[in-house]
Amino acid sequence: MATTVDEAPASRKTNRIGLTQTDYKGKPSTLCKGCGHDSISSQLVKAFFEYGIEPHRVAKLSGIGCSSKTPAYFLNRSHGFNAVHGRMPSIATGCVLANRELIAVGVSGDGDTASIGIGQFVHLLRRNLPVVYIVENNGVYGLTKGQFSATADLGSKLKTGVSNDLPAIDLCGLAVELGATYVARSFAGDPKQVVALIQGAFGHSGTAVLDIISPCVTFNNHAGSTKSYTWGKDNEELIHEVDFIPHFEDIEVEYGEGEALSVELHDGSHIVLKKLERDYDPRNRRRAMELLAEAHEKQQFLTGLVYVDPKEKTFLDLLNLVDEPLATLSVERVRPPRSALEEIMETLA
Ligand SMILES: Cc1ncc(C[n+]2csc(CCOP(=O)(O)OP(=O)(O)O)c2C)c(N)n1
Ligand code: SF4
Repeated sequence: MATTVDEAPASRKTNRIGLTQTDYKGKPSTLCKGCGHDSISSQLVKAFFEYGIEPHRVAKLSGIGCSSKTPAYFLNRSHGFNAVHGRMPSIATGCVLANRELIAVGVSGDGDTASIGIGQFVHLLRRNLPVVYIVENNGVYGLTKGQFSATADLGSKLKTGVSNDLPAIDLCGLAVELGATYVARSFAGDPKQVVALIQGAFGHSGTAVLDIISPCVTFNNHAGSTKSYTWGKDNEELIHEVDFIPHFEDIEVEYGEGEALSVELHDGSHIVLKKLERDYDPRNRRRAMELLAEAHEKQQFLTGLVYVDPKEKTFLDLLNLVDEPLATLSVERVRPPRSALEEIMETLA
């Protein structure tokens, strides 16, 4: 039976642009009840609402899979493009090149990204394309009945008892190595952290990759799986506590010396990382790689902001695009004048 993404009574509370949370919802979900992807859709609705983003400025992009269906379940007043399997990065590239004022939000699965789509994904990363790229990672191909994907952990078991004998691709490691400039790992069962990390991604200007472990309750939520709710709850270890302070709120937060690290993002918002067990600075790329390698060796499920570089140039900066969206430039401004063509012809004569 269809479930709605958020069944709480609609609140009339409005955000800074006068919209209610209901204005950010989508159609009722058709996913299995309890699927981690629905929880992430709810967190997206909350994150957009609290940030006060105008829905018509958003382009929702996806590939194929249960995860890739989810853009239908939030922001029903936004633009959307459901691409073929694993090809969302091409669509995202075209979208932000054509209209740099759109906020591109891609939602994909671990199969869509790490299996069939890996070739496209790596080029999106190395271009630092301005896109919020969410991977709803359940370790299986949910839509096609639960085969292992390329992020399934070595030794994890299917319900049938079949064991995965291939090593997992670490999407955060890949993202940091290849050039993404905001990289985070989270868990669908930790909504507060998911919202803060999504909002931080909105405030960032380059590629923001959020690898969110999102249990598939139908095919990968049993004992022996390392992508189940129980495994996630028992093993999640926070790198730090994550808070987000948007640019339009002038909140002074008092922290003791060395207690928290506040990173200013592109739009003037701050992501505040409150220290827990470890002393970790996500602005250090080499340290981020070490952290992920350590987590892999010790089989730890670390969540939080792994890496951020708010200053690196994006693909649009590198191409030196005009500030105005290409899609709205007039023909007169796009078409070279006859004299320019004649000059070119002369150089070829
Ligand atoms: C070219 C192509 N190959 C295979 C498929 C079949 N197929 C549909 S969804 C899917 C995997 C989806 O897995 P994932 O991206 O992890 O999403 P989930 O359903 O787990 O959320 C596959 C293999 C397809 N639709 N197109
Ligand atoms: S099959 Fe798995 S991933 Fe797909 S909707 Fe059901 S629980 Fe979610």
